[in-house]
This record gives sequence, C-alpha cells and structure tokens, in this order.
Amino acid sequence: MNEDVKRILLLAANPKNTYPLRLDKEVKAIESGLMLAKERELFIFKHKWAVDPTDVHRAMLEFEPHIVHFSGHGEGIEGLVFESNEGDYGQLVSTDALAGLFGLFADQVECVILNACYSEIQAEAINRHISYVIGMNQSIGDKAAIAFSVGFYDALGAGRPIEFAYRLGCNAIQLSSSGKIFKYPQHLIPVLKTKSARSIIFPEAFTPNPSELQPTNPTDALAEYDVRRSSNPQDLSINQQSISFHYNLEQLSQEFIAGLDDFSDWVETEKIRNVLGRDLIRKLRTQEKQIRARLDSDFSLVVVGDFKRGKSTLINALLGSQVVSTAVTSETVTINVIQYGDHLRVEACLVDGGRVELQPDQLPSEQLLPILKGLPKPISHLHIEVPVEWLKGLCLVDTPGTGDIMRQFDKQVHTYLSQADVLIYVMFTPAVLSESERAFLKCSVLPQDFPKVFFVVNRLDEISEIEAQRLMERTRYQISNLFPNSYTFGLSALDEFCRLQDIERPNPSRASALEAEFQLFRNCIHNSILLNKNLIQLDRATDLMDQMLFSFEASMALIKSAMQSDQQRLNEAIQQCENTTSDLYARLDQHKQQIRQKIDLLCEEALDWMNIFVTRLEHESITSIPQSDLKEVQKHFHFFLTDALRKAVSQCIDTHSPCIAESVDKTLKLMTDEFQSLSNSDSFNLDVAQATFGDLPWTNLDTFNLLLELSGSDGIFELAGHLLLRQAKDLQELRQASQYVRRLKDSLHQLRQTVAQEVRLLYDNIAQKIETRITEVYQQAIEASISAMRQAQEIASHDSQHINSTNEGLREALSLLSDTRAFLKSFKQKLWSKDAVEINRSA
Ligand SMILES: Nc1nc2c(ncn2[C@@H]2O[C@H](COP(=O)(O)OP(=O)(O)O)[C@@H](O)[C@H]2O)c(=O)[nH]1
Ligand SMILES: [Mg+2]
Repeated sequence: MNEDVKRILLLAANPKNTYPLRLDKEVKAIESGLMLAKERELFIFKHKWAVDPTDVHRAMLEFEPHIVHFSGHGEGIEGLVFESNEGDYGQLVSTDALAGLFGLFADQVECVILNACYSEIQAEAINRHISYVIGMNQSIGDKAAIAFSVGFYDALGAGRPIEFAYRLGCNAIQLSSSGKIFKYPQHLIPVLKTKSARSIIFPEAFTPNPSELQPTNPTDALAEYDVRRSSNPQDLSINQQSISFHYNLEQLSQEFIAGLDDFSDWVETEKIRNVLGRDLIRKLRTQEKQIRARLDSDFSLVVVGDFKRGKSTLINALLGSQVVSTAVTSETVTINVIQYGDHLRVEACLVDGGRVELQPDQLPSEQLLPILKGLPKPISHLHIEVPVEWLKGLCLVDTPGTGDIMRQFDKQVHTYLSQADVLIYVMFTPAVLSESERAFLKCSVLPQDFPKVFFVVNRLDEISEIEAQRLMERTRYQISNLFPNSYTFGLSALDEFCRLQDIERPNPSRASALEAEFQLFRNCIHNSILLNKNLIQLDRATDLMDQMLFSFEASMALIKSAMQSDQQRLNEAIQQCENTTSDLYARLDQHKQQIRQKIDLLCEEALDWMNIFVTRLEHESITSIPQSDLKEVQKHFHFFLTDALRKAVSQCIDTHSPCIAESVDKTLKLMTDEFQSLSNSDSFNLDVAQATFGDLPWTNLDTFNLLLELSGSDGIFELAGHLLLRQAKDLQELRQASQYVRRLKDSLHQLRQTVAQEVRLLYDNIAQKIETRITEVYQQAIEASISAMRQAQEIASHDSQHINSTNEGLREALSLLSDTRAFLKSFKQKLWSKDAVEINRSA
C-alpha cells in the first residue's frame, strides 16, 4: 500500500431526540471535495453513521485512520453525544474517556476534528496525545460547520499541511457568512490545538494510576514507551523502543551565549557605566556569572521534602544499592551530593572547604556520629561518587528535610534549590501536603518556575490499594492546582529497594502494583529528564537572564525618574525611606489595615454562606436518609459530607478571590502613587510604577489563586469526616435510619461551630499572607528607590557635560534593554517550539 495514503474516518452521531443536524450534507460536501482534489489518490474516505461508543473503537481498529472527524453534538464539559442503545437522547462520552481512547491510537492518528458545539475542551484533552486537534469554542451552526469542513478538506486534498487547511476552513466560514452579523464571528469558532515540543517531552496526560497499570499494556502517553520490567536498576533506559528528541542544542546554546555576551559588552561601555553606577553594575555582573555557571555546571536533580519522608530510601532505590544512609537521626543527618565516579568513594566536605575521605562502611548512622564529632570543622555535605552510568553529567542531591526540625539546613537547602534544574518533592502517606509542605512549596518552589516538578507520595505499601487510589486522586487534584506542570507518583521506595536487593518486600500483596508504578517513575525520569538535560538547563538559564533584565529595568526606571528631581527633594525622599517612623511607613500600615478589613468583611459573608449550607444539609440531605438503605448511608455519608464541604468552601473562596485580587490591586496603585509623590511628582511615571510593583504575584490572577489554594487548609474537609468517624463506631451499631438521622442532627451544631472556626482561620490566613507580601514588596521598593536616588545624586554632582552624556546613555540603555528583551523572548519561543525538535524512535 502507498505509504503516503491518508485514511480519513468520519464518525457521525445525531441521536433521534437531539436537534437534527445536516450531517449528510456535510459528508457529501467533504466527499465531493476530496473526489475532485488534485491529490485525490492520496486519500481514502470512510464514514460511519449513528455511531455509539463501541462503533468508534471498532472503526478505529478496523480502518486505522490518520484523520478522525466527528460530526455531531457536543455538551461542553459534559462530553460529546453518541448514539445509545438505551434511549433516543444518545449517550454522553466524557472528555477523559475520549482522550484516553485517542491516547491508545496516538501512534497512528495525526489529526482529530471535532465538528461539534463547545468541543474545545475535548480538543484540548485529546491534544495531549494527538498532534493536531480542532475543536469548536462556541456553538456552531450547520452552515458554518459545513463550510469549515469543505475548506479544510479541499486544502488537504490539494496537498496542503493541516495548519493551512485549518486556516482555509476558517476562511471558508467567513466567506460563506455573506456579511451577516452574527453575535459571535463564526470564523473564530474553530480552534486548532497543536502539540508543542514541551507537551511531547512532558506529555500532560501522564497520570499514572496504579490500578490501571499493566506493565505490558501501558495506557495514555506511555503507550509509546514499552515499559518492561528490568532487573537491572542501573539501566534507566529500559525502553526497548526509546524515543529521543534531537535538538540542535549546540547551536541554540551558542545563540544564547552570544546574546548574553552582547549584553555584557554593552554594560561595559563607559556611557552606560556612568548611568548605572557601581552598585548596579556589580549586581548585574553577579547575576551574569550565575547564568554562565548554570550552563557549565552538571545538571542538578534535587530531592527535597520534609524529614523522614523516604528521600534517601528513594535515592537508594533509584541507584540500586545502599548509597546514602536512611533512617538517620537529627544528629547524623547530612546533605549528600551524589555524582558519577568509577568506584564508590565518600568524602566529608567541611564548611571551610577542607575534605576528609571516609570509608563507605562508615556511612551508617551509628558509625557516622563519632566521625562527625571528631572532624576539625562542621561538615557542609557528604560528597559521594558512585559507578552508576546514568549519573554521568548529573548531580543528584539528597537533602535532609525542610520542616521545623531541619531549620539548621534551611539556608543550604535553599541554595541547592536555587541551583536545581529539576526537583523531586517527596511526601508520605499519612500527611500529604501538610501546611508546612504547602508553605515550603509556595515560598521556595513556585517562584522558581521549574519547567516540571516531580512529586512523589511515598510509603504506599502501608495502605490498601483502594486507599492508595483515593489518596492519589485527591493528591493529584491538589497538586495540579498548585503546579499544573507536574507529575505525581504514588510509590513505595522501600518496596523497590527490597525488590532490587532481593529481600522480603514490605507488603507482598501490593508488590506487583508497586513495582509497576516505580517502573513508571524510572521511565519518566529517563524520558523527561535524562534525555532532555541540556534543554532544561538552557531553559533555566533563559529564566535567570530574564530575571536579570527585569531587575535591571526596574533600577533604570527609578534612576531615570530620580534624575529629574532636584537635590533637596531627593534628600528628603531618601530620609523618608530610611526612617521607619516616617509618613511613608505609616501609610503602609494603613494599607494593611484596609486590606484586613476588607477580608474580614468577606469572611463574614463566607460564614453566612456556610451557615446556609449546613442548614440545607440538614433539610435536604439528612432528611432524605430514612428513605435510603442504612448500610449504604453508613458507608458513604461521610465521604459525601467531606466532599460537599470541600466544594462549599472552595466556592466561597472562588467567589471572593476576584474581590480580594481587586482590592490588592487597588492598594498597589495607591502605593505607587505614594512613591510617585516621594521624588519628583511629575516624572515618577507609569514606567517606574510598573518596574517597582509590576511583577507582583497577585497581579497575576493565576498565582493569586494558587496563594488562595495554599492557604485553604485541608482541615475543614477532613474535619467533617472526623466528626462523623468519631461517632462511626456507635453509628455502626444503630439499627434504624431514624436513629442515625437523630445522631447526625445532634452533631450538626458542633459541625456548624467547627466550620465557622475553620473558615475564620482560612480567611485570616489569606489576610496574613497578603500583608506579609505587601510588606516585603514595599521594603524592596524602598531599597530600590534609595539606591536609585543615590545614583541620581551622584550623577548630578558632576558638570553639565557629564550629565548630558549620562542622559544620552540612559536613552541608549533603555533601547538596548528592549532589544535584549526581544531577543530573549524569541529565543525562548524557539527553544520550546516544535520546529526545534526532531523526534527519533529508535529500536
Ligand atoms: N514502609 C515504608 N517505609 C519507608 C519507605 N521509604 C522509607 N521508609 C522508611 O522511612 C524511614 C525514613 O526514610 P529515609 O529515606 O531515611 O527518609 P528521609 O529522611 O526523607 O531521607 C526509614 O526508616 C525508611 O526505612 C517506604 O516506601 N515504605
Ligand atoms: Mg535522608
């Protein structure tokens, strides 16, 4: 058969009682278009009518299409409508199910077209697996839908690429709409989703679920990877068929370095030096050094998490032997830096730079303690070399912990974190995403904007399969809200370690599921990290450069403004900034109070809502219990309650978050005004405002939502469960539903109180976090202003010729800054664009 032939499968469904569509017309139009096409021999078109879900996968198996076209009804979030044997209204097929289906055919299907209303959401999901997916972002009329298909297939038939065909389809709608005014321009309805290199490398649909996993038949994105069991732990490349991505990285990194060099040379010119002043130049140089160092250093993979989460055990499991000590005490805990070496070698690195060689058998806790005590200086970390191939070019860091007990290491851990290229964050079952973990993630991990964060929930051997499933579902949900760019694995590091050492496994009944999940984790590390080390490193370097430009821009804007002010005014302004009892600081307090009052009001509103919620719970849910099967109720009610409470509280926060964002925004504007009046009121312009306050986390609504998510303690959701569980024992003994209902009603008063308490706490938390952040930002703005005003004073102290040339330098600096920005932006785009990547599937 001709390799170039494309098979197009059209699936149509228009169940009897749904609104009739002119699908026949659409099919006829496509067919005749393709028949007349220039390259008609390159297409085989097949259509199936009145398809139900079973027909779909049968047709896919039988016909092996390259392009799949669905024509019918869509219900947005609810899914797409297929025929059903059970009724005339058809059957909804969910987004997940559709995405899963296409995931299985990912190596064959190139393009999916969903010619159905509101199908963008399905298109998005399917696009995780399929390179090109077209969906509709609105309801679409018959006429437009047909016009689109005609344009699209005409272009394909003429040998045009899919992107072109899509555009022609949209244009065909525009042409056919003959000037009629639609409420929504119809040609903007079809949306094309394409898969970027980022999504190929980090397939978003990667949601490993132990229960669904069968190592020989992996689902989703992993269908592409042959997950084979491997007994050799050192061999991370366990895929028989390995997928690699070829970037011309050499060229890309040269391009990046050239950009950085240009910037650096230019900062060196005299004119610019005069403008910036010594402090700023020094700051820039330090940042530049860090960027270069980042590119030259080994790829850094850092394992973090609270104390005793199993980080060290996880590392040993990955390496296949007992390399780092586990179950250490707070006295013998060390930071372990692991790199490749041709034999096992351990050195204690001391804080003064000295090194002491240790014997590997001195590592376990008992032996290590006296050694650590006998060292001439405190230890900074252990440097361990291990003969494991995949460690080449890699620096694997085992950190001791981030919780309270580990305060002593906090600073060091943060340094490793700031140099990390990829992070593996480890938690364990009884306490996933505790308050302190959330705080750490928010303060130390989120701002770093990692391209990917790997989360591990460890010790899954300790809970049942079903519990593990529930836990992982909940955890993935919470994590994906915080870190949309993340993978979350549920594992048992200990199980994997025991398996490799051939010793008794902690929970033999769960052994095979745990093994499979760990294998997935290994694969993911291999495919997403190890194969893409250089790319990720380059990405991190561009982020660093971006940060450098940002702080540079902010300083320049401030200097520019301060230069237009007179000496006396500058002196006064500097005094204001330095004196914490000045008006400036008093106003900061005022702002904080205002925000607090606003949030208190919102909290009262939320309390009212929650009260109504509990009342409804009493009248609607609890009252209906006597009609239900008592056993079922006993089994499920507390899950229902927990879930309902979770939703209710989230709804309060969802409703309030725009309000809060707005008031924070307003405060920032006011603060900007204050800084405006600080130096010269005419010149302290918008540039400065933006440079000073522009990049605040909460002006970005996404991040703001994260903040809220973080402050949303889980307490409230657990609480309902606990409340009921406490009585569960009694409840089990109850014979009658009426008794059960009475008990529940008796506990409602307490529920109400606890809910109120928790909601108060939650809102208080939000207010506190915002206050802290505002203070921080204010402080930063003050420091930046002082240094800019000092620089302006220094410039003004010279003669007028010097001042003129400085002014000119300033203009030059601003224009070069914008050039460098533009360079960086296009570079970053290029780095992640599909054109830069070439996929190789090699056996
Ligand atoms: N049951 C079980 N125990 C584990 C697992 N991983 C680690 N542990 C135990 O948890 C304790 C702390 O582990 P360790 O790796 O030292 O934690 P770290 O402080 O995060 O490095 C040790 O006693 C380990 O044996 C696991 O997957 N299952
Ligand atoms: Mg450890």
